[in-house]
Amino acid sequence: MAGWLQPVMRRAASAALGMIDRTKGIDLFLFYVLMMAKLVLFDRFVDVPNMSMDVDDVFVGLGTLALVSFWTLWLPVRARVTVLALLNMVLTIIVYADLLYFRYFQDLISIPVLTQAGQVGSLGESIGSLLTPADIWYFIDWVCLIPLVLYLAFRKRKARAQVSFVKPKWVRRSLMRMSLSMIVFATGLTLVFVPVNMATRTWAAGLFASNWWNMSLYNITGVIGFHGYDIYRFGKERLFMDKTVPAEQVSEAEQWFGERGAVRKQLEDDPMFGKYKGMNVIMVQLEAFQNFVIGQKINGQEVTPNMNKLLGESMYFKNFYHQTSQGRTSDADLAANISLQPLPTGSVFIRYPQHQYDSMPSALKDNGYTTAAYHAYDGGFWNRNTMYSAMRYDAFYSKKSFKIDEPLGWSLGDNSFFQQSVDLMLKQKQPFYSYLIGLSSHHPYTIPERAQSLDTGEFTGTIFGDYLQSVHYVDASLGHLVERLKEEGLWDKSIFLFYGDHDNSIREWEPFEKFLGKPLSELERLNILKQVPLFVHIPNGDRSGVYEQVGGQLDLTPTILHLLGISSADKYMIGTPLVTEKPLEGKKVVLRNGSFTDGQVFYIPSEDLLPEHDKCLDFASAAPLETTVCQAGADYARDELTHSDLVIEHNLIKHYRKQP
Ligand code: GP9
Ligand code: MN
Repeated sequence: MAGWLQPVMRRAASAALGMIDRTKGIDLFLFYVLMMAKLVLFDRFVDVPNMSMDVDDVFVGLGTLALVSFWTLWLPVRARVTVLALLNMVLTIIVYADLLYFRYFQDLISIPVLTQAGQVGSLGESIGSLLTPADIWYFIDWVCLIPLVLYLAFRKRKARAQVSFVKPKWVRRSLMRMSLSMIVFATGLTLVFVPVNMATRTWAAGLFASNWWNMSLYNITGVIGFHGYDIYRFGKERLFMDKTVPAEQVSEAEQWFGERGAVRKQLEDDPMFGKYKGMNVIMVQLEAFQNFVIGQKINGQEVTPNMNKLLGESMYFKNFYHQTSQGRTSDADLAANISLQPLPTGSVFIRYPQHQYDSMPSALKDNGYTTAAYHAYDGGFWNRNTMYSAMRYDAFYSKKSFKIDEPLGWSLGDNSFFQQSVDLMLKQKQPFYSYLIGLSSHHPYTIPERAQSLDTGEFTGTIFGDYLQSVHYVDASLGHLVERLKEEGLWDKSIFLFYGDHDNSIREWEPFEKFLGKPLSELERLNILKQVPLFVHIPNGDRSGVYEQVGGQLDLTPTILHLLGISSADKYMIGTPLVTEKPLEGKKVVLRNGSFTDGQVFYIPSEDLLPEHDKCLDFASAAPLETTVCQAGADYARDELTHSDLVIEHNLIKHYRKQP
């Protein structure tokens, strides 16, 4: 530093301190102004559509600043100014780190992310490209703050008269500081609590229980509030984890999973086990794609002509169920790739990404496969960046890996998405596992006119009509994908399968009944809601046909591992293979609400939890049966859900593997 600068800076800092000392509390005021400006700047930079900062968010921002700083009022002026300056620097670093992380991952840094070294590491490599000149605004105040802190740290203390504890002035000053800090604290709490409470009572109901994206939380809590909540969430789940599992429950769950493994072990004698060893695996998850559209026509036009055509060369499982809960797409992903039940609240991807799981990509990687996930949306959504690196995917191609040359709905149209995914797939070392997640048939299902080619007749202009239209578009995209896989010579070198992730959230039954041309019974409605199509193509179109046997998303990983001859007997998975010489006897599909079906009966537990209100229906005729007929299955369903929850929430797979 130039010699002349030192005294100038010292004098400036001393003048600033003098001013702060005289105009009580202006330091705190300045802290709020500077930090608030940085929070606004953050919001402008991330610029998430429909999420820009409004007055409420400014209040929440100020409130969180008050909550992190109120205690500084207990300190004497000199210490307070130093601490506030340091607090400014620490918060600036956090907010700026979030900004860089967002630019790369479209997400905020959370504690589970920090425990995933790989993820932060991949940011390190491209950090240069994430900086912009305007970022300087975050640090402009440091030009004054750094000299101020240095000056305060090294300034010689003036000798002070000894403080006497009976001195009324000292007592008065302490009381003043305490009450002032309490006022700031209470104001902060109100500024945060009132808008957050209002939001969660209205449009953001359930957000904290089932949050789907950290940015959605940010939209309500602001960036500082988000980190506060993240620490609370992490602490709560960690503390809960270590304290409350009785040892016998831990071993019961282990034994239960052992029995599931033994069922799969027995099936290793099945001729299909290992028949397709070394083949690539291409698995496609389609958004909100329900089963009831397959084979249907509207005004003489097929809704899913390409899928209908595939019936001739693939296996079609017509009684296949989605097993999702509040975690929607991420639950389907968990079920399909990890073979565990979703939790009753929230998404496992968000709540427990740091826990250990046995996943399909991980098992395939151990067997020499290259593994990649493809999804043309923000990588932070459903915490996929973090979860996919924990699941050991070699690569995750999110929105930034795709050219948005066919804008549709939330992002890129499935047609271009599938084609660009194949381009990327062709660069993978074989054998590979490619997991593709489509998005075009996402609620509210409106797609641009250029993509509409179905005459939806009387449903035109309704959400049901839009749904059919988007499903028709996705069917065409899938048809092109199959053609392309054939052209590229991948079709007969791969196990290709696709299924729907969950229902379409349309709760009006009238259009369904009109479309299907009949009134629907309770069981028919349930099946429409819960069934998604599953198509599996194995090389040469082996075993093609329509299968009645029941199955669910949890069976997908065991099915694929079975065909590839990879044992899943020692894996903590629930499902069983569906593609076997003979269907597994007594097979049950358990849904998150405790329902189950085995293809003979359908059990529906009562919402009021009174066993006398439970329903046990005949699967074929929907006729009510004695509830005792379903009793054993209902107990089984409860066990499956309880053990699955226990393993997920308490990270038991890690625990079991650690045991001698
Ligand atoms: C976005 C997609 C949509 O990435 O997964 O999720 P959903 O709203 O269906 O859970
Ligand atoms: Mn979905």
